[in-house]
Amino acid sequence: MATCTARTATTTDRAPRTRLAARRGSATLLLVRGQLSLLGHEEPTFDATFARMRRIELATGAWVDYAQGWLRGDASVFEQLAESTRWRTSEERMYDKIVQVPRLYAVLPADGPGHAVLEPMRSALSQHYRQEFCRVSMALYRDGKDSVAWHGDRVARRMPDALVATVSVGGWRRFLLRPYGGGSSIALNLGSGDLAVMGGSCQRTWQHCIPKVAHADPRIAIMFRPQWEEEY
Ligand SMILES: O=C(O)CCC(=O)C(=O)O
Repeated sequence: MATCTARTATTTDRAPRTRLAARRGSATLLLVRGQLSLLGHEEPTFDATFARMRRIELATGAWVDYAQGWLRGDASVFEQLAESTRWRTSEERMYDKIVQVPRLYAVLPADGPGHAVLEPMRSALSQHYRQEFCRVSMALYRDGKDSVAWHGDRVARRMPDALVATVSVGGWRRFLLRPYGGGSSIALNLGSGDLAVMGGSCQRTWQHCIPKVAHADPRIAIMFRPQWEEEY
């Protein structure tokens, strides 16, 4: 079993966020503070029993587990991650071109302290799925122009089965899944605090994306992945 490097932060709830402004084209974030809103700023907790998790069976051995509102106190998690992370741009190959991915990205612990709730979440997910979720990364969608195109995870799409768990904090976004090679898509509206876990053959036989939308509040996807073997 791979050794985990996820790091436990010791910081507590911080001042409330009212608006996140992100300068497009650079990794600079500016948090504008204002009116106090207590909503969502309670101490973060999550449902370690996974009691409200529902499985959506997809064709060809793929599935998605979905738990709405799995993480409570999500506003302070968003705020702390947005503020304390060294967000960076990333590039990917699209056919014969290298293009900038329209969102910011970070890997923990290299790019920031994370949040104290991440390690217990990681550990609960590992216990529940009986697989060590060693790698924690995050994607920041600054607004509706940020997105991620249809894909299956690069290494996992060569594996028979793979798990990818994502906890969303911040604004709502549509998360679409479609069979690899075409077919009608299914949509999940991922809200702040929701947990979605792709499993089975999902990375190999299905593709997923976060499409662009006209308006969206900033959203952070906190992604937990096992250490996938080099052989794939
Ligand atoms: O933002 C999400 O929920 C999905 C992100 C994703 O699919 C990825 O980074 O591979």
